[in-house]
Amino acid sequence: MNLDLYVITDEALAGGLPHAVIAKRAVDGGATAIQLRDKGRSYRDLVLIGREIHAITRKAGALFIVNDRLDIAFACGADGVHLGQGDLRCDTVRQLAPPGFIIGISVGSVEDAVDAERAGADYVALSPIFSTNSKEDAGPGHGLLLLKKIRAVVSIPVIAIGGIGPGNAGSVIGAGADGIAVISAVVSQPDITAAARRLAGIVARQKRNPRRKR
Ligand code: TZP
Ligand code: MG
Repeated sequence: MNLDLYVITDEALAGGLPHAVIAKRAVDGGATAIQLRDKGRSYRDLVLIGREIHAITRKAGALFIVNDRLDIAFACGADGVHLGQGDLRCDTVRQLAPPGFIIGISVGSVEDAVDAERAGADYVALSPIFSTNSKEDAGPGHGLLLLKKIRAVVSIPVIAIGGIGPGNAGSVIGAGADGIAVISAVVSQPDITAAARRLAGIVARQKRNPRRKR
């Protein structure tokens, strides 16, 4: 499960570009995972969009995760679902999902992260690590210290989301994250592929740094 560069699609933040176009451009630049996130579109539309993204990610060898909605994840053959603290419980998803189905959970504390691992999550996402304008209710950033604490207590992959871009991505990986999840630093850029390539390069370089926590 390669979560190095996890790009979350957002049509509004991409100036109206369709989810599937965002996904294609991002994987072309080296995104290793794509999350379909859209709180507004109909169920029917999201399944069609999800099937397009499924084909794109398969071809690129990237993972495809659906935000919030297990029904949509199943209907479009996604690799997994990403759950917030108010979404379906991880154990409920495990009961319904086929073996190997990926469950990611957003966490905002060490306790959340420990609970998520105990409940059978495949990865946790510290959310938000830095402040962001891309999610209205994201709240203040938790910072690198909480990332280090979470890294120290769970053994599943830990990623971070919120306010990450080329200027701080290296510090997030350096603090022990297995990957970075981003919206605006990729999808709002004039050249999505180039922005993804740059971030993928930063992650790869920082992972080779021998002083990195882990
Ligand atoms: N969840 C926590 S912060 C966030 C989400 C979906 C938005 C991240 O967007 P950006 O532009 O990478 O800060
Ligand atoms: Mg959610």
